[in-house]
Amino acid sequence: MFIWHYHLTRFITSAPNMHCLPDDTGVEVAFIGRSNSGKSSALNALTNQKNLARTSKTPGSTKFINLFQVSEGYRLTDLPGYGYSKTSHNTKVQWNSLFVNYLQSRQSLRGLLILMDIRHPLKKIDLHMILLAIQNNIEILILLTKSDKLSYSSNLIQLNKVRKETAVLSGKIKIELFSATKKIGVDKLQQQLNIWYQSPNL
Ligand SMILES: Nc1nc2c(ncn2[C@@H]2O[C@H](COP(=O)(O)OP(=O)(O)OP(=O)(O)O)[C@@H](O)[C@H]2O)c(=O)[nH]1
Ligand SMILES: [Mg+2]
Repeated sequence: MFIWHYHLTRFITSAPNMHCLPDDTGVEVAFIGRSNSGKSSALNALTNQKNLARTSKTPGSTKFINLFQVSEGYRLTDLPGYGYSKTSHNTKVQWNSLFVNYLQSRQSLRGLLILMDIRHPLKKIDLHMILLAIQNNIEILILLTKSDKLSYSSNLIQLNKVRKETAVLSGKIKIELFSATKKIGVDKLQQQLNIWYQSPNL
């Protein structure tokens, strides 16, 4: 079995749109989620690198599709966050069409990591993204981020709530607690990536 060394992940390129993405071969897994949900921080925690992906307190800091490679042909993408209230209507429409386009046409997209702040999970826009992924037969791992902000019991309550609300959907969805600061769930994230990387889309 091939072993992936996530700490060796390196930045490949920043793509302003779908046309600028690298060749659609190999296996790709994308981080998506509302602005400020912790996508870039999760990528840094996964790879054990402080500044691989740029993090920020200001929502909307990731503007382009940033691509990273774990090893040749095995990529991770950090997509711009959605749902930031101050973003103009036009930009929101553009982002939505970028996501839809990406989900529908990216052949190498094997799985989607949907990140949600554990204190505010399953907003309407998250459900919209989940349903889009299901429609396109893309497997999902939901990471409930910033779990260091809540107590053990509150985390479990939130986890069960999200489990229950997503159980009624027909897709292949897993859910895990995550914290980039406390490194909670990083092992589960690596396990899921290993599974996806070992079984590319045919
Ligand atoms: N306490 C805590 N804070 C976190 C965690 N993950 C991220 N943050 C903080 O949340 C803020 C947003 O994190 P980012 O990783 O930049 O979020 P993002 O989803 O990439 O944001 P955009 O690129 O704007 O969409 C930063 O201030 C992070 O330090 C976590 O696990 N625990
Ligand atoms: Mg980001």
